[in-house]
Amino acid sequence: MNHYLSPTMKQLLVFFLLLVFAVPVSSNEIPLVSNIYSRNSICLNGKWNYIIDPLENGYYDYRLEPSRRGFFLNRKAEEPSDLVEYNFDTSPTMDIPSDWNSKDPNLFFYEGTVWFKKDFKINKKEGVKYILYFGAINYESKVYVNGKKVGEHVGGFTPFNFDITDFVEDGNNFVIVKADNTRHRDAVPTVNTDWWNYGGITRDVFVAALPETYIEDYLVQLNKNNHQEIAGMIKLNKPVAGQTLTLEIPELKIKKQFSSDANGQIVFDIKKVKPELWSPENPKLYDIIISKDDETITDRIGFRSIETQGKKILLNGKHTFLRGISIHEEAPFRQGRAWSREDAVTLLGWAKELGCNFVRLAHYPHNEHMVRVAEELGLMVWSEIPVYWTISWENEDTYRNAEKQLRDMIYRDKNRAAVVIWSIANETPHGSSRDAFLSRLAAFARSQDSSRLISMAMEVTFSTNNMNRLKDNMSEHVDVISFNQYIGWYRNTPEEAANMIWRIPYDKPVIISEFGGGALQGKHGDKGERWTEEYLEELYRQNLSMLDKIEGFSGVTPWILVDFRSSRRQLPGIQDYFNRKGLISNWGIRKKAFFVLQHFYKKKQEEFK
Ligand code: GCB
Repeated sequence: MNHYLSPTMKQLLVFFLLLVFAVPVSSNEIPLVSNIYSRNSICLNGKWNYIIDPLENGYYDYRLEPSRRGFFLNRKAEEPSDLVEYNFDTSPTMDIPSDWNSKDPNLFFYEGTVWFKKDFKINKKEGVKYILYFGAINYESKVYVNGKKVGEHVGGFTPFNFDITDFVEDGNNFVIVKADNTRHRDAVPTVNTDWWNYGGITRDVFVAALPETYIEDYLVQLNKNNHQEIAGMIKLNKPVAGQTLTLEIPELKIKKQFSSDANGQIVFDIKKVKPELWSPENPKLYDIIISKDDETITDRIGFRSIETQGKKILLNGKHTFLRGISIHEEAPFRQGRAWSREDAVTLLGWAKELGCNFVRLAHYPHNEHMVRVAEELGLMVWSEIPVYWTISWENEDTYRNAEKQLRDMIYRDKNRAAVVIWSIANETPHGSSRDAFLSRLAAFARSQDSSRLISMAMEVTFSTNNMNRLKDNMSEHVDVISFNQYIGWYRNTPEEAANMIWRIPYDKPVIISEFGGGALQGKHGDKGERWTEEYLEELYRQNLSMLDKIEGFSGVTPWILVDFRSSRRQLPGIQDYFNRKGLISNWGIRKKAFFVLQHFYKKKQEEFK
């Protein structure tokens, strides 16, 4: 190993070690198997039987002796006289991944517990580890294999996995999941959000079959201070020394062998390479092969740098304007949670059509396909955790929960060149306990990743007449100042935007992380009439020309690409439980404002050529 690391290399090393050792995982959860899509695995997507359990009867059937209680046992009546009051096999099935709200009309507004069961076969072999992996379950889950509990997880948008080697048998097995999307005051997010609380097993499920000693994690990254250096680490799941690990990047003619240290890891730093850099104009990805004698992992990785200089954002050293759009993880056309590669291709294809080079994946980590497809299409990504509105700032458990979601988001996507900003919060009311909570989170994000920018969506707190000032103690903790503002919708008229003056008193780039208004696609009228496409069109025109005058204006992610379900949007005939601020309707039809933004982005693209 190189003992003469430059300061940046040392920082990187500290980052790796933090990543490796400062990982507090809940008792049965094991560190995430990186890049599940390249592992030897069986996919458990498909039909799962389910039982709706609003009264938590699955645990508390007190008439039974404790050893026979619990749906997770999957008991069957063995004698005609046996009393068993549930049966997974005769219960309905649901396609997984999905959200139950859009799959079963009885569950449209449902919040509570649903039990799921899936049978699977394993050809169990000695010396193989079986890892059960969930892309996400919203919000709380308890997982059982063959009637025994393997673990639990909290947080609706991050992946987790359990080692089930000792739970599975050769031949038939079953997994039962108790998923519960009940909202809690102290949870992350808390009880009040402007999106649908979709419940269920919402992302891909796998059982990976891995060698006893397997490659758990890796990082392959450009040195941001030297574009001719690729640095990173590879880590085994065990502290095995002397294991040969190979890293190949064929297109760059790199093939290096390393030997793991006593911690079961290697840290590398490859000099004098000249990778073509990843950018929206040239989203170049390299095939990467990481292997050892009994295992091969492939990935596609891009190399780029992202930094700020005064009020500018520099991508690969070049001043860049982020032509963005905010997106919820909401499936176009069929309504419900998006989860597949196809969903990602549709949503991000629309972002490309708008002329975007950037997307804000709001307000929680989206599924891995979204980030990977964004990377392939040349879209930079803002990725966020659901620290949204009024979190329980003084509750240490709430902090821990938020920190874990932040860590898991960074851990999963650290190899994605597309991700340029980690966002730690959205629209949080000012106060000292909020500042303490968020500054701790920002410092934590930096300890996990020093190669990307940190931001959060702030709010304008000071405005008199036409003067708008941003004053937020969190400004010193972020790299990019971002804020949401709704002139023309929640404040003032669209026309009044013309007279607005903005003062952002920080020497940092400024992104407007939200602006927008509601329009029902197909409703036409005067530009002064709410909910018409013409109103929204005017609002976009006025806002864009206002924002363009802000000093340090470095990007914008209007709210939002597509109309999305929200139970707080109740106006009959207009909203019908949809937030109508989309530039595209939930049926995929572009509203007039879409073309205003498209035009603006053409202009910006020219300006920043
Ligand atoms: C906001 C929130 C976003 C809402 C939006 C709205 O400021 O950040 O989650 O959906 O406003 O439509 O009001």
